[in-house]
Amino acid sequence: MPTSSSFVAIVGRPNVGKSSLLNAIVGQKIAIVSDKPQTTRNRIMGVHTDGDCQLVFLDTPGAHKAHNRLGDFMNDSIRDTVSGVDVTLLVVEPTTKIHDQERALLDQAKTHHLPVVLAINKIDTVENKAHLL
Ligand SMILES: Nc1nc2c(ncn2[C@@H]2O[C@H](COP(=O)(O)OP(=O)(O)OP(=O)(O)O)[C@@H](O)[C@H]2O)c(=O)[nH]1
Ligand SMILES: [Mg+2]
Repeated sequence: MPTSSSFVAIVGRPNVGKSSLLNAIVGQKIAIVSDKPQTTRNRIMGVHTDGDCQLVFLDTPGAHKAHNRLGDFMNDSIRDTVSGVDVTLLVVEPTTKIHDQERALLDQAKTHHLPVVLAINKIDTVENKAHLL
């Protein structure tokens, strides 16, 4: 039986690959993945157990500028999730730009004194891996 467990929120802009990462970690397709942004509309949980350590990953909708009540609901669900976890996993694409939504996610993590782990996804799209640094 695991003796320790931590909750990890997977956050980031729409379409960066948050659900793909959750599926890869859990080893099963539990979250819908598509090339359409804003595929994930609610929270999806996946558990990864390694020896006596258990990590509970919470997939979240993509953080975006809301234009309707569904968008507000999705952004609210990100805020709710972040307020209840131990760690934030910020997934980004390998670009040089830091988007407003990413800054807002970092601010939320700071508000709750959470450690943030940066996951740079889609590195297969970068030919020269040295550029990732
Ligand atoms: N090239 C490439 N594509 C990827 C990678 N990971 C995910 N994708 C693709 O990116 C698209 C979005 O993936 P999702 O996992 O649905 O992204 P998401 O962040 O959960 O999206 P939302 O739920 O809409 O916020 C899909 O077409 C995936 O196949 C990767 O490492 N490399
Ligand atoms: Mg998703």
